[in-house]
Amino acid sequence: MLPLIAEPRLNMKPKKPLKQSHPVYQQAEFICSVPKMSGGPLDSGYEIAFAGRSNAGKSSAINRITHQTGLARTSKTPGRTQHLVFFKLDETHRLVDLPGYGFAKVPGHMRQKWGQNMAQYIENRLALKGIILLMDIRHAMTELDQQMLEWCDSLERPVHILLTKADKLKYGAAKASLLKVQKLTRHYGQVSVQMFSSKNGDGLEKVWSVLDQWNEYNNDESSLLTPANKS
Ligand SMILES: Nc1nc2c(ncn2[C@@H]2O[C@H](COP(=O)(O)OP(=O)(O)OP(=O)(O)O)[C@@H](O)[C@H]2O)c(=O)[nH]1
Ligand SMILES: [Mg+2]
Repeated sequence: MLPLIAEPRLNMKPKKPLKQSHPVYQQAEFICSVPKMSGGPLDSGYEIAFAGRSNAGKSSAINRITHQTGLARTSKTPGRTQHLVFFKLDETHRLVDLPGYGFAKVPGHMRQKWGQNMAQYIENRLALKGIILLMDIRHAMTELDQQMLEWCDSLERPVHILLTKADKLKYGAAKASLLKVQKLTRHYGQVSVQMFSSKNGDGLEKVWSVLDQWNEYNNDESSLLTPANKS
């Protein structure tokens, strides 16, 4: 019998070490947590908002992207983020953690209020350059997610979908979910999709590059700390 020695996988490239942090996002600081847009920072400069169902992993993604464990509050209990939470990257750029939608345990009137406050922000915020829409890769594209996409499309808001918790699925199942969501979103002009894991950092470089683009930061490493077009 042949000895059971694993053959080296010749078609596999050695993995290049992944960057864990990005000079712009790691300097993020909490600004304020407010129930309504009107209580937040002045509506100028660049803002990127994180939206999605309760518990999809919005706050965890912000922490991973900024390489800070406790910047945004996370919780196993859905409905943790109930306000619009603003984080500053520099004088003109911010990230925003939005309350999750679709959390059944929140009383109807509160859900309506969060929804209204979030809707008002997404509809009217001039500084909003794009929405990172998070979906648990195991339950991607629920009815509410589809409504959210339709609505962002009607407002011509660019959306980048993060299929989160990719670490919870085997690669084949995760890839199948990615393909399904890509197919379902193909007809939208400004929607892109990727897998992501806040737990192990998979997909970080891709999401940074989308954020850099929306923030109009130069891709040149040496100028990562300065916005490319200060207008
Ligand atoms: N394994 C794994 N768990 C994750 C990941 N992202 C988030 N979680 C877990 O999912 C739960 C919810 O994460 P949050 O980041 O608080 O989710 P959220 O979307 O901000 O939730 P709300 O604020 O309630 O809307 C927490 O227990 C996280 O630890 C991930 O990529 N992998
Ligand atoms: Mg949250």
